[in-house]
Amino acid sequence: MAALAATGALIVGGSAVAMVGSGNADPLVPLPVAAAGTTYVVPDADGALAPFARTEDDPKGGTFEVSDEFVPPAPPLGGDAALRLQTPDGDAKAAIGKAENSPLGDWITTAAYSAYQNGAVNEDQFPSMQLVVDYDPDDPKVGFSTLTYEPIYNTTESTEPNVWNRYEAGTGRWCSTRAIPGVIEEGQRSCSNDGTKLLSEFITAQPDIRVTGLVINQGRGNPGLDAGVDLVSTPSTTYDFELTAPEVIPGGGECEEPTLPEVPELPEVPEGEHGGGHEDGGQQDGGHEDGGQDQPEDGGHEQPSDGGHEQPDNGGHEDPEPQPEPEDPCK
Ligand SMILES: [Ca+2]
Ligand SMILES: [Ca+2]
Repeated sequence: MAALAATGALIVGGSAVAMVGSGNADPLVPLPVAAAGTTYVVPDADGALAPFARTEDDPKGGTFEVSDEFVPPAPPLGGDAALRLQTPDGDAKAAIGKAENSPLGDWITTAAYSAYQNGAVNEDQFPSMQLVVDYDPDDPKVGFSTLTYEPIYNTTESTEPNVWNRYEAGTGRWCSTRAIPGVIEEGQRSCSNDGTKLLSEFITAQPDIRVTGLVINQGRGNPGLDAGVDLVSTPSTTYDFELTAPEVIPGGGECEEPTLPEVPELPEVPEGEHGGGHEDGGQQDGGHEDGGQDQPEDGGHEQPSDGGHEQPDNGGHEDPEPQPEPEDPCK
């Protein structure tokens, strides 16, 4: 229980940190709500990052991994490592995603992530957060789009390299890959012609709009970008990318990493287990949608149910098992 309590304290702390600097959000935005907890995302033997899965069958050289090589290796309260995304050239794409199933409104107060970059050709480029949405959940043929939050389109946000920036995406401005009646006109797709909107504007235009997938995306159009992402906050949890699951520190406080609690079972069962189904964030982001900043999508067809493959690791394999016995963690 001590570990659980510590986890809760950590999250509250993380959210508190996150709120600093963005408390002056849109007046329509309700008061911030702390995320429910932390889910550690630890690579398995094959490098898979359940509950996330790669979204690109052909990433063209784009790679993702968990790394501790950034300096510092993670944002405050983000442990010892982070997700690392690399896109060597403008064609490369590095992205992971997972299914979600919640009203878009739930994301206003919660959606956030920390990002770092140290090698971009264009120094103001950072990974984006994407939400796959369906504004007409009752009609499988209508309503699909991908909303993209990218720091460069939120001009008050820091794009400083070599530091961890915290992006309160939920209160920021988002682009849409497709027209959405009442809020995004055809000519405003992919951030064009003032096509960056608050989430509240999407909801006003389409009150039923739901999030069906979450994608952390880099590219295309991000040549030479070597970037980190960590502490990805959603309505249900905050994802902390780590190389190994944190251990309980008996006694606490005396050891080197006293702030890392153990999570009894990790990561939590993803929401993809229920709902989600065909609207797999990762899949849909695939070939047709693009980050929003570079080339316009090839337009055209809805892909509400590409059927395709389920996220390969989404529940299949067991989570990294709890460490047997912390062997003298203070040593
Ligand atoms: Ca981390
Ligand atoms: Ca639909």
